[in-house]
Amino acid sequence: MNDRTTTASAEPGDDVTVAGWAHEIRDLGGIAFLIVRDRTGKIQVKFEKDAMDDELVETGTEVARESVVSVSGAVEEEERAPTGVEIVPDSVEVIAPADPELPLDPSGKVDAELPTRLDNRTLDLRREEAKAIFEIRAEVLRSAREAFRELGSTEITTPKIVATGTEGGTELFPITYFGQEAFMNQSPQLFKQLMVGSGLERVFEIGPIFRAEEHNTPRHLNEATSIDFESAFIDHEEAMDACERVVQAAYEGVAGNCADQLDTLGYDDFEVPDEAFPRLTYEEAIERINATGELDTQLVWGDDLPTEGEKALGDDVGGHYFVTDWPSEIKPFYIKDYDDDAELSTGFDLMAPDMELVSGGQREHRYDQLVEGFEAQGLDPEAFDYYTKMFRYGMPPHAGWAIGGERLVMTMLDLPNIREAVLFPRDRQRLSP
Ligand code: ATP
Ligand code: AMO
Repeated sequence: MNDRTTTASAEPGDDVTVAGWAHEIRDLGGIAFLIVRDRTGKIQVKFEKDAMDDELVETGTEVARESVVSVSGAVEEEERAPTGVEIVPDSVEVIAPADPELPLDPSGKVDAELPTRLDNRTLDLRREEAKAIFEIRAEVLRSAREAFRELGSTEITTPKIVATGTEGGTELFPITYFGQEAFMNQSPQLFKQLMVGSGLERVFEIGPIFRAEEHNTPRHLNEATSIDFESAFIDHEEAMDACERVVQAAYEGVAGNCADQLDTLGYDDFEVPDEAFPRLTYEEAIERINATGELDTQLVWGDDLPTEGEKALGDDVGGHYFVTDWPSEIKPFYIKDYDDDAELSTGFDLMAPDMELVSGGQREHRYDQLVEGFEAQGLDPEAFDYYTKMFRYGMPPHAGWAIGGERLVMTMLDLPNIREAVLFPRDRQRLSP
């Protein structure tokens, strides 16, 4: 297989070997065609029945669809071929036959339901549209990493088996760890904060988070990809600037490097969002939601934004926007309050536009205030000693955020369900594959 060329690089005049999948067979009587598909595209193989060895014709035209084949022969120009060239074969080998009955149709001619697709992701990702989503997802992560590097941050990886939760006690998956209580990590929050006090100062992580969400919705997963950033010596405003940069870089990367994939998905007007996202305060947000009249009851200070409220505001504002200055009581213990107003926090969310995409804020870096915050939220500071004690050895002011990786892809491509953006989603019903 070493001398193999891809279907896309087969040029007229070449003698080639291509390997791929038997995408389609068209038998027109005296002439028949096998379409071979690989990751780069498709190529037609022509069988002229009277002029070719019977066994060769039989192998190439009776192979079951989706079998893995290798075809060797001469590449010729042919106007009527879908790509303008075709292979006149000297040999066809069936490397791995496929069952004639397939659980879904990779040519996409027959639609399959999402659960069938998820049960058969290997076949599903032979469809151009499904494959395009994951090529775009890879570009989102690549361009985010590049933007993080330009921001001068170092990539870290932190433990996923942990002793404590951070984002509220009810959403933890317990596991047994050599007889000790342990959990799957909900967020790298505390570890990334510990690293801003290290010599690294500015860090990012792209990794899994685990949340025992009880509800089954089109925008929640039980295992998601968190794109985390944390930096010393910045405030929440500068953290929002960095967040805008990374989100925009992801869109720019996709616009610049995924033209074919966007075309496959039917986006002819893919837009990179404008430089600065509007920043609304929480107070303005609830006023604007109330003014839409979409909710049965008016929101008051201290309420979390309900899903219908987020939708109404998203329709009203359009595009990405931040909600800032949240009530301290509905933000986690590690978020810093304004120095001149303990009721008001520096926490922020980025909406895209009717779904939360990012949460972040400036962090409480003062030891005494941090410990008080634990107590105020009913958490035992002792259990977090591994974290709080580092705040006694020189912890700089810092801020950061986390983007939900799947939500970024979902909102970017307007996917109806977050599961479309995960190879093997974990939800209430799904633990395998
Ligand atoms: P024979 O080839 O023995 O005459 P046939 O009548 O089945 O038998 P053609 O008339 O050559 O074959 O072609 C049948 C159809 O296939 C026609 O519509 C023709 O346009 C199309 N066709 C022929 N050669 C090619 C090719 N290389 N690529 C794409 N389409 C082709
Ligand atoms: P938060 O809990 O808001 O913040 O999570 C950050 C972002 O992660 C995504 N997300 C999810 N995506 C899919 N399914 C889920 N169950 C899920 N849960 C979260 C969302 C969300 O905006 N430690 C803070 C971040 C920080 O302050 O740096 C945190 O985890 O897009």
